[in-house]
Amino acid sequence: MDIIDLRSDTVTKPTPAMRKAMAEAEVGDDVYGEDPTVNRLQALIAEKTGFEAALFMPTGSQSNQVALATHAARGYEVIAPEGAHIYEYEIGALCVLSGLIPRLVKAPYGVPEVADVKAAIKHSIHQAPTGMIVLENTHNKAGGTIVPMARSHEIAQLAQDESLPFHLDGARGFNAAVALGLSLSEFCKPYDSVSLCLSKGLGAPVGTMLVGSKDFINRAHRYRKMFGGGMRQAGVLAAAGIVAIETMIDRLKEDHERARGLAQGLSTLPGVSLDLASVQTNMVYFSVTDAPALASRMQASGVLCNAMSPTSIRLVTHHHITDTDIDRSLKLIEAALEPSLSA
Ligand code: TLP
Repeated sequence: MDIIDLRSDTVTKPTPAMRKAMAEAEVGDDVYGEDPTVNRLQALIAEKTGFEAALFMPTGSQSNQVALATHAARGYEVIAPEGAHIYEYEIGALCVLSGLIPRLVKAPYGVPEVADVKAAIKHSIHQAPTGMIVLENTHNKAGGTIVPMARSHEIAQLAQDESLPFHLDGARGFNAAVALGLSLSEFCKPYDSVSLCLSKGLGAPVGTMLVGSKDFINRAHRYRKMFGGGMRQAGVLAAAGIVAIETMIDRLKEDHERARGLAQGLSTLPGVSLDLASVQTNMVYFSVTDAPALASRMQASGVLCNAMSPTSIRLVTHHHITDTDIDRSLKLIEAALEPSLSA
């Protein structure tokens, strides 16, 4: 049985060009800053995003956590949109590793109101002070939704007025930039630091880039080592990252089109509730009465997904998923839905 794996774009395997580049990569000890391929990758992404410097991180979670530790001191609050990955899916690391306190603000489709962010900023002697502001673009838990640039710039202005660092969890920032039709530098402009994953839609096996000013990256370097992310001959991984950036960004729009087709098909199925407005990039969330039961029936028929709550299922398109896979998934999901309808 051919498996259609829609659990995440993290399941993507390196392309033949990536494997070739990995096999041939020139390497050195990156803890000494001597890996030429890592250095080339860092220079490439810094140049493309318009930042002074970049750091190759093992994972998106570590990249975010290093950014938080670098920007904000212990005992401070981090303002983030509800559902933010740094809060929901990083196992409390911001509290455990950096002594930070999350302050979540309402964020329909992952987009907070500026007034709500402003109201969350603390100045009182009786309260933990605000240390920084974080956005997530695309916003995973909201459905892979896009934060419009105008809102990012407004929040950036607020952050500047309040002298607060502004970080973007851009794990899927490449998807957002492609969907917005923006260059990476335009997309990254509002932020003091951005974390961009290579190991999701771009298909690299490992790696996330953290970008920011030279001073920020120098300080982040220490935290990367402290958090166990000082890698040695990491050039074998960085080589795949270079290929990912050079060849895999523009094609993300195909994943977005397939997600839309999948969502449109699903929205017509009985027993499925789906907000088409939330389908803006490569994710499709839909609700059913019993998500774990449907997920296991789907799995038995060869379609892998993630049940994100008792009633919600997430499907993610990526470069291994073809138009035929979308058509087949729709048929298999329709068949898997039927038992819950008759239950
Ligand atoms: N997200 C994973 C799971 O953890 C949910 C996924 O399959 O979507 N920021 C965002 C917005 C993310 O979605 C993820 C991964 C990360 C950070 C963390 O990246 P990694 O997995 O490299 O630590």
